[in-house]
Amino acid sequence: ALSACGSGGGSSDSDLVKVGFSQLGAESGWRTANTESVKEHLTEENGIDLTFVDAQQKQENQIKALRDFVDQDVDVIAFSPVIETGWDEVLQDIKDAGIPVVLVDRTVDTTVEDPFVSWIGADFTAEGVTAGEWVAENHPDAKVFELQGTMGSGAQTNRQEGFRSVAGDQVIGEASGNFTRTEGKEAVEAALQAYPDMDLIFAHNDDMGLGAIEAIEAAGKVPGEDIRIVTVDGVHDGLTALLEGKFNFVVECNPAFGDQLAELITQVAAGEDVPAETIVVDQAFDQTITQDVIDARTF
Ligand code: GYE
Repeated sequence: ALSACGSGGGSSDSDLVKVGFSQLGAESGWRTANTESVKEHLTEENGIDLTFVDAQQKQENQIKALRDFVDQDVDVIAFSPVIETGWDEVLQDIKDAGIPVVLVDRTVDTTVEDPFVSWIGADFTAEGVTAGEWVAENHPDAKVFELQGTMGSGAQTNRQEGFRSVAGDQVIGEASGNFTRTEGKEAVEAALQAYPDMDLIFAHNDDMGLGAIEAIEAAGKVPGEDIRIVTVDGVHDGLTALLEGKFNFVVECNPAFGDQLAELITQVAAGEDVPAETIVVDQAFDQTITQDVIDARTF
């Protein structure tokens, strides 16, 4: 690694683009992989001086981090908003300070005009549609319990909308597991009581699906057979559950886009034109997945 200053010939601090990155939390395997990818690529070697702050899934922490970045007069702010609403004031302040925003992963719903220069993330609605199509085609009679992500997050609202646009009439119950394994498990424990005839769970992420496995097994049922499980993400543990037959279908959401983010930020800082949107490409997996495929993945 470069030392910050005094290393003859190396870049000095002032050449680096100062970036404040507000990550929303560390709630899931996806998030951990995303954070690793961000830290791997937003580096001094790539011309970036990164300040990274984890908000622990609390919007107030995230707003505070964003205000700190304004005070520190960073060159670019990047952030992944925990939920869609509630950002109007802080986004306006950032705009007034003339600091460009790159929105990462999740989306915002704001009255501020042109609140960000660029957004990079996945097409959550399409992920929900892919999951819904698999259910409607393969298990048209299944009674579905929808295990939702953090309520009001772009990943929750759009996955739900996509899924229900094709398999909505199969949904018999819903509850949020806040994208975590523990809360996913609790939600499914309650659902097993409330909806005794549910036989398929659509979980908005792998971690909640992994929590569902624990709840189902504790109730003496067989995950993947008595109660099928469809998830989104495709992190290592999720695909392993698929290989073991405990998950039935997994729609990928790729978190490893730190390289594309670093490039976007560099272009924004240089005042270059950037695309308004960069959609990260996803695929999907069923139980024909092999260990080789899992091993070859980086997250
Ligand atoms: O699917 C989930 C995480 O926003 C795409 O957030 C992200 C989602 C991801 O907690 O695991």
